[in-house]
Amino acid sequence: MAARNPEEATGEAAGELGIGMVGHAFMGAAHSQGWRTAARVFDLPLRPRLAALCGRSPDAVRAAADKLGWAAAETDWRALVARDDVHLVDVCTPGDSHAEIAIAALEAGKHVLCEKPLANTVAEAEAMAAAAEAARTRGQLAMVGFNYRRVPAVAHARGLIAAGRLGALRHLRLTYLQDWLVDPDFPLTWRLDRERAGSGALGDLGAHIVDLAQHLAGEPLVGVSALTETFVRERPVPGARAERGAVTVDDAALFTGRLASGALASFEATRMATGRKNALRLEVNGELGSLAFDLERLNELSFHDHTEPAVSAGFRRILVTEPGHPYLEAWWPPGHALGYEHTFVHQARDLVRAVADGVQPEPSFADGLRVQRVLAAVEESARKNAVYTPVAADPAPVGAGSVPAQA
Ligand code: SOE
Repeated sequence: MAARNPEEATGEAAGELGIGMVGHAFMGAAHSQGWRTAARVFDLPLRPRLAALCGRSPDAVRAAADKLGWAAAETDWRALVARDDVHLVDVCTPGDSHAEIAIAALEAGKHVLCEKPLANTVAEAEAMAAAAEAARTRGQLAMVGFNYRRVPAVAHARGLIAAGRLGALRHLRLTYLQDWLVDPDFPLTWRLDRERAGSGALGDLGAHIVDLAQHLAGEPLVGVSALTETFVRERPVPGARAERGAVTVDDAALFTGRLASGALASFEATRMATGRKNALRLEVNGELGSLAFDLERLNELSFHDHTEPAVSAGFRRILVTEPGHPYLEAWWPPGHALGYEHTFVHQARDLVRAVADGVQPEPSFADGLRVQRVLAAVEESARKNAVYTPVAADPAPVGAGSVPAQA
């Protein structure tokens, strides 16, 4: 496509940034909230306008557009991408259509926000990163939606690490636990289909913690060793409850990794951890101190400063709601907490500013590709580790003699 004046190409000159979004399920609703709210809270150089929403069913997309605040509805994403009032395309579909839509939008002269994981395969992610690089030279920008980077406590953690408060990093420990797949009769949705989702807990949850590890440490993972498992291998086919179909993705992924600096990291992603709803937890240990964060208490960051006298040192709880904390300058007075949805407002804020300033937003498609390569390495390692070192058989059954017999 011929190079064009970026403003002419994207039509941003009128002070508005027209958004076109594809997909209107959970992520579509969350992103809509972000686009609707960003300019009402933050001072933005361009005002996002919710121009058009796209979904396959005419009735469902019209109803979603009305509910979520979109001006128009489309049933063909190509028509949405072609609209003159759409300057940025937000891709909130399952992973199997990310590459096609995002590349077409970039080639049509639009900016792009794409939900995580960037794609279903490394090859798709490479094509997307290449398309984003080419588009950048024409003035279009692309970003991937790893929204948890924009939890204020996580952004603050990144700032502390980058400022050297932890010194050289030794360990990163990240888990992302949910429990919505525990019921063996939970239906076989697209998230359990490898063709559509790419992988299971690994791509859905593991992608977030891989991105956070690389983002917080400021360096890539260079090697992994993994185990994955699918505990429930068949589930009811939606709309045909008597019929069960094969689950073709992992239910859980456990892996260790080594960062470029030599720091070690461990990861656990599962949708089978009873009682854990959205438990993304992380701890980073450096030679000068440690940080810990739990998404279920997302306004808090724990910090241990190891340079303090041992008698008074220890983890302290920072309530990340001060105006000096990331993103807090425009929200409520200290102590008036934020939640999950605010990460999408922050994502919209940062992307609009990047577009207005013509600077590459983060995470870039190249960052998304970096995560995709780790996910692929995890799957390859898990395949190799499927034949893992067996533990020598013990002649006495485990626990024999130590458990009192039941009365
Ligand atoms: C479902 O497991 C899900 O919605 C993920 O897909 C999101 O990325 C995560 O933020 C919350 O859980």
